[in-house]
Amino acid sequence: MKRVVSIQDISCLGKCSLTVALPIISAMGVETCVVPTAVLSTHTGGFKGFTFHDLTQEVTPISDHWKKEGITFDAIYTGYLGSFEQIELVGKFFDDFGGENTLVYVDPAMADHGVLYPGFTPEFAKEMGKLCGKADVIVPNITEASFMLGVDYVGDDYDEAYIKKMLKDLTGLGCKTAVLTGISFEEGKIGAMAYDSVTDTYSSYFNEKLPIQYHGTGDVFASACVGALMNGKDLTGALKVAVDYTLECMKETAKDPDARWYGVNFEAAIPMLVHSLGR
Ligand code: PXL
Repeated sequence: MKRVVSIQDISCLGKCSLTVALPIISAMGVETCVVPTAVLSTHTGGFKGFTFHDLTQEVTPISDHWKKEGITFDAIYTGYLGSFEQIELVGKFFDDFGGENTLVYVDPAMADHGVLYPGFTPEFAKEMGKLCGKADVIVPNITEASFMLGVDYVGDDYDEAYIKKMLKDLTGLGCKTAVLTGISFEEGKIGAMAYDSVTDTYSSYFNEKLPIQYHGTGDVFASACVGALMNGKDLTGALKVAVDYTLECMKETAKDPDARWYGVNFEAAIPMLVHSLGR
């Protein structure tokens, strides 16, 4: 059985970060350990007055204990991180637990639709870019990629050549493979495109684009993609699993009259996800 550790916050309500990564990766048959970097009452994407309790001080004691126990991981998956110090500690965690047999997978979750999430600065995005440089695979959206590369956000005004260059530039940060999420080259289609700098090859996968957007789809995509990689899928296969599952979650959300605005109905789509692995 593969073992992943996910390092990000736990938003107690709101369907993102650890409350998405844990159930999704576990449902894919992969042990999922966690390092919660902060506890929030909700995510920051639309709620007012959320609580925030920083857990930075816990990261080193947790990893020291695991080192003593001789624990190893097949993947380290990081998401939303709340401070420069956390980025630094996560970099140390990569040094301690990374290696040839460990996939270092970074989702620089910090921005969307051209803007940084509350509390983040362009300097923080640059620092996140350095953490991405230590990864095997990164999965930013175009907004996050633009901030990390220090280029203007172009909105929907891009073509394939632009995305290919952006992907190559992202691997220039130091990671082996860059994936860009939320890419659309034709009306009614959306998906992900990747560049593997080791083999100098691009891959992509697209499916239906719904005329609606939901919070939390980036975390759903990132979790399903790393889970698929742990199930032995190659990168293109993992993109397919993750894009199809994200779409299914959105469809489930759209048809649910009780669906909340703050996240997708990823639970209802879990049987489809497991099925898509051929399990
Ligand atoms: O979905 C990414 C995410 C994770 N954690 C927190 C967030 C967000 C996005 O808004 O606010 C706390």
